[in-house]
Amino acid sequence: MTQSVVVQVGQCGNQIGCRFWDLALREHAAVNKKGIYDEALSSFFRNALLIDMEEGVVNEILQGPLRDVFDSKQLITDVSGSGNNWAVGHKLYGYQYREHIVEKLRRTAEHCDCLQCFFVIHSMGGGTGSGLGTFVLNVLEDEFPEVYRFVTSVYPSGEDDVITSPYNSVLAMKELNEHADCVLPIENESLFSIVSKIHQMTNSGKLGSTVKQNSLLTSSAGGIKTEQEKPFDAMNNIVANLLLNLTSSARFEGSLNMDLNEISMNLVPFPRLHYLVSSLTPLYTLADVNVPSRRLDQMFSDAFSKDHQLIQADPKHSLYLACALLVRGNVQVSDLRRNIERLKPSLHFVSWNQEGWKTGLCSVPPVGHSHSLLALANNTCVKPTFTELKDRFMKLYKKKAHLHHYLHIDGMEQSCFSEAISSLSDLIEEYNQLDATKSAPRTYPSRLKIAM
Ligand SMILES: Nc1nc2c(ncn2[C@@H]2O[C@H](COP(=O)(O)OP(=O)(O)OP(=O)(O)O)[C@@H](O)[C@H]2O)c(=O)[nH]1
Ligand SMILES: [Mg+2]
Repeated sequence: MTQSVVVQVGQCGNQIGCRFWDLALREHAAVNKKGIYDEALSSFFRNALLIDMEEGVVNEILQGPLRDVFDSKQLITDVSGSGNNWAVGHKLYGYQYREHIVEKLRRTAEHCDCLQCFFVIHSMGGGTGSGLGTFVLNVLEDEFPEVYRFVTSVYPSGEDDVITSPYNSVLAMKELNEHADCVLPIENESLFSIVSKIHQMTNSGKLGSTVKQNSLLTSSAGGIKTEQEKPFDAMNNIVANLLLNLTSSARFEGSLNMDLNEISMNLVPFPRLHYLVSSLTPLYTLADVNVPSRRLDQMFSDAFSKDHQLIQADPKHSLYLACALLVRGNVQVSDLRRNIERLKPSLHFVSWNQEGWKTGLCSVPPVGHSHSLLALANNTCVKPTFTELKDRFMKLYKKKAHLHHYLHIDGMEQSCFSEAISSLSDLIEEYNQLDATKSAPRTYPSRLKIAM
């Protein structure tokens, strides 16, 4: 079996990482009745690195129920944080901790017989995750050029409380453009609206009582976490489920499993266009089901709907370069084919890749479900997220607001800002060019009009 290493950086990265480990334990406990640490998982667990430039979140992890999972050799912390400043994370702490990071990464990699992928988890809005997280990405490329780099990046919402988040995000995006193999962008706004929707459904009288609690995409039920739910937990559980699905083929045996390298190979036709829009379905499962095949088809339909996407995007009305469907549980290849054929007419694929589908099947479903689906779309619908980010950046940058906080850090120059925004603009332009090739909406011959 191949192994992956999870590198969780900053507050958001570590909080999501912990939800992932907790739910992964729950999942393996459900499958392996003998104990929660089966072989696949314990090799995964030796393979994490927790980095934060303040101690709070990581210390809490060490004192919480996951304390037996990680040991101090897997941690890198400092005390003061990066103060929501990309330059502090990337330039200051990056150079200060480089050797330390390399040493811990090498040690972690030594535990793997076949290291296939690094999963970096971070947010784009703060200083540590965006700055040091993308510094780690550079280090990974230098030290382990042959190992894939998948990045889960949480993008700030327009109402984010970090005022400098557009700077941090744009500076980080240049690094993602250049050094990641695949990026899974997630927007907090979307996570929030999925949480609200699930909350509404489960609290709506009749339906609420029949929902399996441990099947909610937002739920920690059955995990080892015992303390009170924290503000981001429900949102982070959604991202944890995404990572569970993505890594399921590395954690469970199966003949139709999709390898991570196949995702990058098949879904990324051009090096910089490696942003994959993800959606997860179902959001929950009902306890009594009489029409399973209808439910199954609904799961596929939902994966393409706007309100299941983990960013604010509408893939159906944009252009696909490729699409992967990663299914778990009791689903047949024929179900997959049937649903692809059913959905195809409503989707636009680039002319040179009309059959750009990649499918994977892992027979072990997530806890509480009989089946689940993760759709990964390389689709131009990711563009509005980037143009909005660019607009927010330009609003501050035109006034040179807050720049002095960045420019006094060694190695940080104004050119870093201009290069970062032009990297983002170039990326947007690449998506524009693709969109321009999208054929006009299909027109059907108008009906004959009856002459009066
Ligand atoms: N989804 C989610 N978003 C989070 C979480 N924690 C923080 N954020 C978001 O992440 C951004 C702030 O980044 P943090 O991860 O807190 O910052 P950091 O990487 O620790 O960097 P510094 O604190 O500046 O050193 C904001 O957009 C927050 O809304 C979390 O647990 N889950
Ligand atoms: Mg922090």
